[in-house]
Amino acid sequence: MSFQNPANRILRMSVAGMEGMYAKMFDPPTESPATPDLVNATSPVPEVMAAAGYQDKNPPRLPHTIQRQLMHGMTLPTWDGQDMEFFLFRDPDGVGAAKTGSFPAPTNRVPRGAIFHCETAGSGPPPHTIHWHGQEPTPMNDGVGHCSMEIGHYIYQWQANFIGSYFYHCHRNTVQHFEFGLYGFTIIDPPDAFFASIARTNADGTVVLNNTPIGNGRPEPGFPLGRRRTAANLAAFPQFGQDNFNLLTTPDPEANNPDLPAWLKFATDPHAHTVPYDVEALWVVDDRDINWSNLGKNARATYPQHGSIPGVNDNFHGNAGGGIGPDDFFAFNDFRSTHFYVTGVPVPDDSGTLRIPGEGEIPHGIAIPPELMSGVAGVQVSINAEVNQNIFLRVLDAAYNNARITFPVDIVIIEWDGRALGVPPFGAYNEPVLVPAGTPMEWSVARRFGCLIRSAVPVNSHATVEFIDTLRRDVRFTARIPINIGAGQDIQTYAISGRVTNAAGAPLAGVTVQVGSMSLGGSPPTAAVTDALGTYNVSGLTSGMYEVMPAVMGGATVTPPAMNVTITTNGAVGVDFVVAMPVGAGDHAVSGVVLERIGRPLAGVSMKLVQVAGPVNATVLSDAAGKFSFTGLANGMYILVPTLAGYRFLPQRMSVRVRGRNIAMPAFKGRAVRGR
Ligand SMILES: [Cu+2]
Repeated sequence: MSFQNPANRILRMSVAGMEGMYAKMFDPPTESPATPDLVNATSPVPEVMAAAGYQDKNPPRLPHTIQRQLMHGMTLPTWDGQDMEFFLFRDPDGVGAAKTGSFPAPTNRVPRGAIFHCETAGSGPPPHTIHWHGQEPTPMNDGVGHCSMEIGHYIYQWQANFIGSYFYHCHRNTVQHFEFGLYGFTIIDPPDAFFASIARTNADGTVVLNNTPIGNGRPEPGFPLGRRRTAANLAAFPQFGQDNFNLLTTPDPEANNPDLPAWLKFATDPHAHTVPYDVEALWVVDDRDINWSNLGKNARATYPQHGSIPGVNDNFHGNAGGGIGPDDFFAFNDFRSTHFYVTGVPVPDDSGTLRIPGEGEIPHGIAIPPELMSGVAGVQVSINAEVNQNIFLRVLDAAYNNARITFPVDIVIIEWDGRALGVPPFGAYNEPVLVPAGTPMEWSVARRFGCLIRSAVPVNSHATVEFIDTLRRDVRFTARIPINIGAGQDIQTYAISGRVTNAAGAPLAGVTVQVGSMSLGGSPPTAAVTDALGTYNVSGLTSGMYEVMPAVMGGATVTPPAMNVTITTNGAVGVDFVVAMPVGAGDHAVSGVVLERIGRPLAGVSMKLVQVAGPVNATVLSDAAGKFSFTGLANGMYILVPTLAGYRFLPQRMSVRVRGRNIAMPAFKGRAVRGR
């Protein structure tokens, strides 16, 4: 990659009295104003996620308010083993990858009509913004750099007005911060979604869930646990079985139903002009140029070097903090993509080497962990469905270049850049579009569409996404995304394995090694306990980017503390850790097992160990055999509590006294709550 900078010195003219505007552009203040016209938030999503175990604060630290922090300088491995720089959102109230930072950011779902609040803190310099793309909030809350303000601490506020698929992203140095990963989906659901999962609200603001899956709406005839719905006008496409064409002003037909609680009644019909769907999929297509990323990873890389008169004689040859020679200018338009992603899942080249032009496929059976989907389970990346099911697919083009997408089946586009086609109040101006199988569609960055797919015959094929260089028009890479309708599920999974030893190289048995997905597509958090040889093996993982981390107690240090691992068409071996115990630390273990009532092991249970009058407060996951283990414990009294969304446990907790030896606990028994 070479770039010859023209030796021109770019002069900027100052507008008398407005010099401060330029100064702000180059070195903006980190502002923390109060939100103008702040009203009470009403979104139930944070409370529902907390009750389901997808938040580590219950109730959330601010009522009905999500948390997002923006970070830069995070490195994740590529599928071919290089280091790629990412800028990520993290949710400090989240669990697993949501807390660490995920690519793309955790999806943000909100029911229509709700007042949405997001509390955020940018760590500067440089500051960031959050732009809520497509929501049209007030200017302060729109988060467009230079037009609102760059954030320190701020509570963004807007109302979710139109059901559909949107996104949020940093709008500071957008070409860079967005491309480096500071973005995520926003989905507006029907007004009764999330509320329908609430059985009651306690005085402290926590909620108790009922059996309705998170994201479903309220009960319908024949569907006591509700269904997922989205806005559509399918009068011309009766095969999708749309059952509600009411105007948005139609009064709620259930307003007088004595069986419905108050929070499931609305001023107008919550299902007006919506269609139910059986399967939901979410594709984010993205490309990265590793050379571009390595050259421009300074988060201020597009700022020029200040001259003596900012805005007049700044030096565009050098980035702030970088060199100022004529060849030091970093050119953001010199982008030649090398790495490709679908919903955070890296697409490896079929040849196994980095090759341009190249071609590759993501595996079957990839779903999005619910903690990265506002608690909604089962949202797919690669599509697995049955014949005659309504499949609703949302697509966001986050690629710097263009994406040409071709489907093997007919699709009907029902929403475009967020807004549902043919639905009031825009019903007179547009309508859904049939796109026949094999029709290429070219999308540019930030564009979105939502489409319905339904097939009466089995389909075992894939959609193709061609990443096209916008300037040169060459196809850099073709990604294939499996679409499997009624043709059987062919899920490919892989393993991560390694060894845990002490500083002398002796094996450490009974150490829980946890694996959490750092990409939106990937497997839910899981774990394995090391055996007598110190080895662990976490299997059943779909391809994606993962953080691998041993859980140790009592002041032990782990080297490295965590490892980021990307798995594609192979697992990863040799992910090894060394654990050093401080002198005088405890060296006892508490271990046990979690079983379902029928005796099957229960994996992925979050086991929390808290020391009574002591510092230990640790959480590990049960592994595929249902086993868990805490090592490095000093003598003392501990309390052990299991949690898993959708399960109740007997006993609810156990206390254990460690006194001079390892403890094996009696089994916890988990029971699924009906309907999950
Ligand atoms: Cu940013």
